[in-house]
Amino acid sequence: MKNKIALITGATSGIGKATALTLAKMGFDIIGTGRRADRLEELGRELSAEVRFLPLVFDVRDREKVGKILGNLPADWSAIDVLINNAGNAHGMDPIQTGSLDDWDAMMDINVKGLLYVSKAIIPGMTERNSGMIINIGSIAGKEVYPNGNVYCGSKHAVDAITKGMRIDLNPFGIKVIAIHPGMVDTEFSLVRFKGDEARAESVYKGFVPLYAQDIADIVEFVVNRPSHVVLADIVVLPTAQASATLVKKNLS
Ligand code: NDP
Ligand code: 8X3
Repeated sequence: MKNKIALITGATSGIGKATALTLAKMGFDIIGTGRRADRLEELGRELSAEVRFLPLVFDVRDREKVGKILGNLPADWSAIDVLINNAGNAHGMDPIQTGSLDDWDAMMDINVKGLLYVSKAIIPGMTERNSGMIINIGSIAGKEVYPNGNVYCGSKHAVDAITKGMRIDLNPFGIKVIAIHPGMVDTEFSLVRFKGDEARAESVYKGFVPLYAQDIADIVEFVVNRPSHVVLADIVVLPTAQASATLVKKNLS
């Protein structure tokens, strides 16, 4: 994959970081984005010196900044081959009657609108070149709805629908559009969802073997390595212990 460019949003932790490291090992030059500049610097130090790295610090909610930064990439970074829309999180886990408007705004603005802002900036280059691949990170929460998951599930159902729409509209251009929908992955996800409550976040992954960020990065590697006539359009990946969004075989003693 020499001289190919992958842009990964949310490359500062979890799935995005593992994916950036994996794609770099495959030879991709990497554009990594996120709000935490220090984490992007750290990622840069971990990446192989054989690939180029462009860290971009922005909040995907900031429509103008997203357009300005991604619409003015340096010439030798502008032809993105693979876009991975990964930035996102759950914020809170409350019943609909007591949920927080700020949490709802955050989830819709980041998981849905942020994905759209980034895609809007990158897709025209792909349609011009009649090539490219977009991988949207959805969730089992985009396939099922679970108690207190209401708005997060809504945001990921939107990602599922938008992915299908992208696949249809971009079909004439030969652009591959893929959704990966993971079940429970042990990242900083629950720490964010529970607003820094470490004990509560850790308890989510107790008593079973969850997925790890690298498991998702391995799937990205496989997806990206398919021949040009093959697209893995829609992938649901769960830990073996997980049968549905709510059913997890736990061994808690
Ligand atoms: P992490 O919390 O570890 O990573 C989230 C990433 O998203 C970080 O790099 C963060 O960067 C970035 N991000 C969050 N908000 C913003 C924002 N406003 N602007 C820019 N970047 C942002 O969680 P995961 O790796 O688990 O999550 C990655 C994706 O996977 C998300 O879309 C999530 O919904 C999805 N997912 C996660 C699952 C899980 O169980 N962990 C399961 C299914 C799907 P920074 O904070 O530096 O801005
Ligand atoms: C994250 C997985 O089950 O917490 O998308 O919603 S779950």
